[in-house]
Amino acid sequence: MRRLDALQAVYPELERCVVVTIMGAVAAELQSIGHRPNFFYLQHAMGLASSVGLGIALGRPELQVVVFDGDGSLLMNLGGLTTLARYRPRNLVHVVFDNESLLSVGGFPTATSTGSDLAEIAKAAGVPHTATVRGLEEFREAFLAAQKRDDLTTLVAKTDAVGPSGYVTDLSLLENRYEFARHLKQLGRGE
Ligand SMILES: Cc1ncc(C[n+]2csc(CCOP(=O)(O)OP(=O)(O)O)c2C)c(N)n1
Repeated sequence: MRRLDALQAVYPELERCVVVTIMGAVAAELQSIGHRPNFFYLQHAMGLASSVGLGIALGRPELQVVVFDGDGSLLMNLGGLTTLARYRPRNLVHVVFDNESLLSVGGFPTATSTGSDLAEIAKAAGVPHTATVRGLEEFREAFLAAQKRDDLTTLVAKTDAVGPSGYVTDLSLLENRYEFARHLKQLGRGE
């Protein structure tokens, strides 16, 4: 499964969510499908996308939060899983695109390439719903089910280690940061 196809398969569902992604390939691919003001692409702070998502989910329980994480990013901050599980936000779907590689910085293999199982790690951390999916339809179904579940899910999607040729887009970090924050405020006013 290509991650771009996986993103495309759930893109319509993202309109009514708040979305936080890691930097690099995931952010560039989501933007290539179409940027929306409810999308925040966390730059630099590798491993903290789920933590940012957790903060939003806890602070704004009326919103549905989707985090698009990566295997390398998650492995850099495994404690993020225990914190997620501890606070168990019911309005957060945590998707980990596991391409077994640090694709955005050259494709070095990560520990999932030698058997580390992120869904099992999430389960052991206490995340109540976890799964690993490999096919596109399986991913879409699992994502939709997670959105309907009203409980915390970590969904590990095994994807090919392929991405866009470049990761720089014309949306700067600051522009995204202010637009996203304004959008969250507007949502609070029922707009
Ligand atoms: C603390 C820190 N270390 C290293 C980097 C450089 N870096 C940016 S993206 C990336 C790889 C991310 O890997 P993964 O989460 O698996 O996503 P992929 O690139 O495979 O989509 C790295 C190492 C960083 N941004 N921050």
